[in-house]
Amino acid sequence: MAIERTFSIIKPDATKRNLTGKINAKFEEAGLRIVAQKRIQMTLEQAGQFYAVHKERPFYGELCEFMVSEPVVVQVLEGEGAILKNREVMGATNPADAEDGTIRKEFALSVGENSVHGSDAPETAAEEIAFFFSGLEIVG
Ligand code: DAT
Ligand code: MG
Repeated sequence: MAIERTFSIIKPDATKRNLTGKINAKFEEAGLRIVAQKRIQMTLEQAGQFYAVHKERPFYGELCEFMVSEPVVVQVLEGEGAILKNREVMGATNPADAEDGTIRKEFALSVGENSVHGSDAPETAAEEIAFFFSGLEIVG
């Protein structure tokens, strides 16, 4: 499998509980390299645009408010099959369904406050990386 890049967010529930290092350890143990990372306060406009695909879902407003409730850490992860590998390390969206050892199983509080975001496909990974990072900020 080819070396890929994927986009990740350590969400407010996790930054608030000081879990950034523990979550990054999970990525690194899985062979994902953190090739870009910054802590930001997302704006409501950014959150709304970033999650526009979920605009019609009943949880959209709550999701956007949550994403601006505390700072987040946005990241680019790189590695063999990074997109799928990251989804495996994250675990299922609802922590109740997540496998043992996954980030969401260990750290997520609920389906909404689920500690991490990860891109779901090559096209979304490219779009999401470009939404938050310039090429110069990514050092492979
Ligand atoms: P994922 O983050 O696993 O890719 P998703 O793209 O379906 O999941 O949804 C994006 C986020 O929206 C998810 O991480 C948390 C929130 N969300 C999804 N389903 C939800 C629900 N039923 N109730 C509340 N929040 C939900
Ligand atoms: Mg998703």
